[in-house]
Amino acid sequence: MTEHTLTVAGVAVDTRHWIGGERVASATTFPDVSPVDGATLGGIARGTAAEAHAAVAAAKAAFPGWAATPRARRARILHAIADGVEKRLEDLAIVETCDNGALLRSHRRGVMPRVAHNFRFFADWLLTLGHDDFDTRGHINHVSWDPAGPCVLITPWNAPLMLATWKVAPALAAGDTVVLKPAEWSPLTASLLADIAAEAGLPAGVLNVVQGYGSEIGDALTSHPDVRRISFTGSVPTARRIAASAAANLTPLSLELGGKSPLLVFADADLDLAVDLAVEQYDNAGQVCLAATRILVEETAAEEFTRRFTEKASALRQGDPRDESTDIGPNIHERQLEKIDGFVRRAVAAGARVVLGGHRGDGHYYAPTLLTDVAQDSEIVQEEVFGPVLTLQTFSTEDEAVRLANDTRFGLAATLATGDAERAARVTERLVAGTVWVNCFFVRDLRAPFGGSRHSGVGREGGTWSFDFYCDLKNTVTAPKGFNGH
Ligand code: TXE
Repeated sequence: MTEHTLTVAGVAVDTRHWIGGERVASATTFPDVSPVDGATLGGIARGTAAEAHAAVAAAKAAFPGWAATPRARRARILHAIADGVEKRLEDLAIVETCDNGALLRSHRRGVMPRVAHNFRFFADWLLTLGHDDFDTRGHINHVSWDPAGPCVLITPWNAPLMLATWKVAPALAAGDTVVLKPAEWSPLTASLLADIAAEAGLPAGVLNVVQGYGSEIGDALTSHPDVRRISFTGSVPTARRIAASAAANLTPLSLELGGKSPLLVFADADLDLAVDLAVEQYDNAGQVCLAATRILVEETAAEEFTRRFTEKASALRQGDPRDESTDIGPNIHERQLEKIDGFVRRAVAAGARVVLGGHRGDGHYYAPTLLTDVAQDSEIVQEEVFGPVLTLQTFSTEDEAVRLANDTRFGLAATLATGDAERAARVTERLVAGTVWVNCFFVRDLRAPFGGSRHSGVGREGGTWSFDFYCDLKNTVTAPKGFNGH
């Protein structure tokens, strides 16, 4: 144990940056607070612009070597990182839970296995990534996927390691080097990932982690001329700042932002399934960009749906996320709780009726909430709350359902509950959303594109789309003549 280490549930975590294969301390630290009980876990390196620049310099220096590393070797190292994640799965799960408050059982059984899978998937995809050839009158067009360079990856706190590795894994597979900036509210598992990657044999400087406040070091990273890609998951206002900062160098951006996704429940749906889908929206205490927070129910089914939903949601157990029997844990931070409560209070003042919850619990907990009698143009229907707050509206025709569903500035996802396959096809075609789930929710295959339209983002992640972003495509046209001896 050193002054730069904190211990969470018996797991030691280095609180410094990881730059060029070395731990680097900052002059000052910022407190990392656990949402589970409000306890301060320790002080984390409070990065400066100079440290951010040092991380980009390390990524730049490591780039030629990593880019030239044969694909098969890159893939082997990514698999070794996945092995390391699996070996330390329990450590990662408990540290993440104490840091961001999401359920330990989800981290153990869902999230951390997916983190390992992210590395395995992109390692394997890399090996199948082909080079296209086209013949133009004997001239061969050879299309290759070249590594782009140092990438800045900025990630949020709602699913810290999961969302970070969606970016880190394809970037490393592509032959790029990385500066990862995790969210200041959940900085710990990124530090453990640096240890795991080093043990797996990832060369120094290929993955760098800088800690700190986005408002203090973000610009130093996103405006840096040596950065070739910026991938960001987070809020719309921050995305705007990043886009403005990246504009100076025309750095390509991938932006995965918020949502206000609808759940459309038609009267012909299996109502129990629809209720299950609706209750699932409280997962991670509602801190999920994809969450279908606007329930739109066909008028004739609304009363029965509401009755069954209320019964089921009232039975959810809220409490310590380390407890296996807990369904809903705390929200991340006091500031986030105030934000959630502000949304609910303003909605009620504007005439919303509280069907369920509508208030804070002890500590960092917010009661699962359902509001009705909300106007389509009201703040609670239009803005992302990022807490366990759902609204319920009714519709009487399919046209009205589609109109309400599409009537926000977002377009990340939509979920549909219907027993009519033709209706499903018709409605799906008219929805503005990067992902539409029909009679299911949150099923995610890394081969498929993921991302949003409108204010939900720019670009897509997953499979080939990730490599499209992290690579520079090059077309080499070679004439059938001109070489010596021919
Ligand atoms: O997000 P920020 P916040 C939404 C959600 C939530 C709201 C605010 O509605 O209530 O955003 O959350 C880094 N340059 N989502 O304030 O600020 C920051 O350090 C570069 C949706 O926490 O977007 C962190 O690493 N980076 C969402 C990351 O941006 C900067 C997930 C995200 O923080 C920066 C999270 C700057 N100027 C919030 N300022 C989703 N889509 O899943 C901050 N950052």
